[in-house]
Amino acid sequence: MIDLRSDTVTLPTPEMREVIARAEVGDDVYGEDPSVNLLEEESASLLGKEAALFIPSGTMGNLAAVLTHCERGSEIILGDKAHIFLNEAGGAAALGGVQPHIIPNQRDGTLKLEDILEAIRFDDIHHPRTRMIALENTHNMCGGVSLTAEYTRSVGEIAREHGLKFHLDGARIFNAASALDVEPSALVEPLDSVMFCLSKGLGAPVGSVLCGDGEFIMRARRTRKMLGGAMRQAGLIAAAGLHALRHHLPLLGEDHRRARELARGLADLPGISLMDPEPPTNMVYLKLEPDLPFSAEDIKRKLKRSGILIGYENLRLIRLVTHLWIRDQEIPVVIQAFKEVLS
Ligand code: TLP
Repeated sequence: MIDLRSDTVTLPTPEMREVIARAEVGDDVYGEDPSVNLLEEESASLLGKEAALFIPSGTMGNLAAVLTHCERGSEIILGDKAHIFLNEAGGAAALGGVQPHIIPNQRDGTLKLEDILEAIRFDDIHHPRTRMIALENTHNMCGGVSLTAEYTRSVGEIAREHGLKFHLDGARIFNAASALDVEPSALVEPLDSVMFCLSKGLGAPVGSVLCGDGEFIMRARRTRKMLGGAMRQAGLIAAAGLHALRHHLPLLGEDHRRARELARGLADLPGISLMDPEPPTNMVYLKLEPDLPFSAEDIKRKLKRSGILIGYENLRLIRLVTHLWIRDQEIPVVIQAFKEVLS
C-alpha cells in the first residue's frame, strides 16, 4: 500500500527498532528514565527553551498547555481552521472549561493582527477573561503552510502587551523550519509554550514534546499527571523520538520535494485543482471541481483498489501527505492512478 493519508502512519525504521531494543529505561514518574530525560533536554535545547516534557500525543500536549495556562471560564484566541479547534474533540472546553474564541484563519495560515486585537476582551464582569493566543505552524488545514518568525514575533508582541500567554501547536514545526531554511528555535522564540510531534514526519511511533520555561513545564508535569499521561518506562518510545530528532530532521526536505513533484503531476488533470500549485511542505490538497461527478469518498475507494490510500477533509477536498515511507518511485504510480480514476 502507498499510504498518503497522513504522516502519522510512518512506521519505525529498522535502525529505530534497534535503538528501541537497546534503550536505557527507568520509572519516568520518579524522573528516573534516562532516555526520557535526554529527549526532554535535547528537545528543549533544539527549540531554545529552558525545559521540556515528553507527552503521549499532540492532542494531549496542546490540552496540557491550555489547562496549565488558562483557568475555567477563560478564553483562548485561535483560528477557525486550527487543529485545536477542529480536531481535538473539544478538549479545551470539555475538560478545561476554556472557551475558544475563533477568528478567521487567512489562506496563509495567519490570523490578522487586527482580528486578534479585536478579539481580546476588556475587563468587564460580563466577559470571559482572555488568557491565551494559539497559532499553528505548519498550518495543517491551510495546506501545510509555514508561519514566518517575523509574523510570530508580531503576534508575540500583542500577547506580551496584553499579558496573554502565547502557545504554538508546532506539531510540524520542523517541517516549517526546513521549508523556510531557518533554525526551529528562531520560529518559536516569542512563545511561552510549544508542542511538537515526534510521531508525524519524523517517524517515531508515539509521542510529542511540550517545551517552555522551567516553571511552566513543572506545572505542565502535574497537568500531564492529571490527564493520565504520565508514563513509566517510557524510555522505549523516547529513544525512538531521540533517534528521530538526531537522524530524520534532514529528510523532511525530501518529503517536501516529493509533495511538489506529486502536485506537478496532478496539476493538469481534469476535474481537480490544487489548493497550492507549489505545496509549501509535505501536504498536497486537491479540490474537486463542482462538475466532477465523483466525491472524495468515491476517489478514495477507487484508489484503494490500486493500493493507494488517501484522506479527505470533506467530500470535495482531498489531502495527500508525503512522509518517511513514501519513496520517489511511488510518485508517478500515484499520478498515473489519479489519471485513470479521473478519466
Ligand atoms: N493531525 C492528524 C489528524 O488529527 C488530523 C493528521 O493526520 O494530520 N496538531 C496538528 C497540527 C496536527 O495535525 C495533529 C494531528 C495534532 C496536533 C494532534 O496530534 P496527535 O495525533 O498526536 O494527537
